[in-house]
Amino acid sequence: MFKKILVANRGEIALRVLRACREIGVRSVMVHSEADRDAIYVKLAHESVCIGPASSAKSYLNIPAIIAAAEVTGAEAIHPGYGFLSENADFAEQVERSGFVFIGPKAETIRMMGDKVSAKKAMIAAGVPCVPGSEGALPDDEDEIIRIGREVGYPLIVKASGGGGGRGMRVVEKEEDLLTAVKTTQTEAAAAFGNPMVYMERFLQKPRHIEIQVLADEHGNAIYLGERDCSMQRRHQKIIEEAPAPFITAQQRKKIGEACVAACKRIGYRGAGTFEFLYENGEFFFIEMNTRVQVEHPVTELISGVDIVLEQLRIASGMPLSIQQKDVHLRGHAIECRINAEDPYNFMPSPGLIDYYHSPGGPGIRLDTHLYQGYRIPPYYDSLVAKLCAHGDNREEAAARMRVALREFMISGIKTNIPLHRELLSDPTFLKGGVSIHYLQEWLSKREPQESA
Ligand code: MV4
Repeated sequence: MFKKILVANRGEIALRVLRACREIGVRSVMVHSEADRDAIYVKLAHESVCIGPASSAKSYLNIPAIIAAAEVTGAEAIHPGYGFLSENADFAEQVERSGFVFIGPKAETIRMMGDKVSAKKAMIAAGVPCVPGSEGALPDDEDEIIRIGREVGYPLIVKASGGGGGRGMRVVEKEEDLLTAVKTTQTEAAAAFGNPMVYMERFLQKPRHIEIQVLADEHGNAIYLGERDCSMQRRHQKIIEEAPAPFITAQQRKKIGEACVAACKRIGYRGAGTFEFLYENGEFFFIEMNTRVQVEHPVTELISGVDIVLEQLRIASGMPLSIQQKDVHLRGHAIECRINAEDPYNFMPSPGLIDYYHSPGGPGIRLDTHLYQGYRIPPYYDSLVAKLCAHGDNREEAAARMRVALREFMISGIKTNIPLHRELLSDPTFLKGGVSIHYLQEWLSKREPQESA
């Protein structure tokens, strides 16, 4: 195991990685921006290095500054967390070329999955079910594009190969709109991602977003830790996640999980990873793979008892996975509410000083946050400030515990979306389970208009 690692991230995930390090006696170096000097995780780390001003581009995305910090502190490996540089293949490559271990997959794997056309080709070859669509990128020939569109059928969706996570896509209802949609998406993709390639898929109208968590080591071992349902989202930002996904049977879980594990083995995957699927009418369709630890990993940890971040550290240091598939037993149900520093009605960010803070607790409650009373949330970064998770023997118990915790949780001085979560955890449709990716946006559009406080 490493003696010392550098954490190239901030907020709750920085704290999460530090906790894993402390637990196993790994020393930690925290890099931070000028705006994050007073953060609790900076104090909790063994060492810290300020790598630049508040602007992410000059700090958390500043590759030479991060590598220099690893050099001067003698860290052996770099944990990128999520966001920022976590899925940047060039960063992974430069980290390794500078003689450090990147805690994640090989750069070539990140690159393959970052290109959605090559990711999909790899999944088709590995036997993972994908959304029916074009075989790879669309050609230039217009007649050929029209022909492929007829084959796929309408409505269809045109997606940028360099996109992902909801960026660079366009739904096409009818053939006469196809060529314009393809051209516009290509132009936008070239500007946004430096890659004009687009592909086509059948548009699934009312799917759920279900993803499979995997872990794979360098010794050819790979396991799946079941699935998460992340359908409760607004503008491609997940709000509530849960595990397991409601109404998914053990047989379905085994079949899709084993397909993901087979794909990991085939592509030589290493580290923690997530296979994202759309799920509709009992079928799974692969859309993208995430090559990082995800925000919502705690719900999987709660039902599996596996420490995903610890496994990331083990894998990166060359150790085998600490468990085999036969040791994975999923227990109960877990729900995560993402607590954002934002107006709960209009979603405007609400940074500032926390003048009163009381955190929830009790049976089955887990809170991942870097917040404390007196902390000032800086205005420069993502508004996610806490992840409140509830675990129970079943979904009803997890939801009941979440309601209790949301009642206890008090953060004042700033606005948070805790009032939104309190409403959602009492919504009969959400409580039935299995809502589609469109549910939250429809619910919000019908929500009683409120004066924002
Ligand atoms: C789709 C789709 C319907 N059909 N692909 C959006 C994020 C990106 N990961 C893929 N996305 C979608 N791809 C096909 N063939 C609908 C979405 C989509 C979506 C997916 C997951 C979670 C939320 C979403 C919200 C709107 C659209």
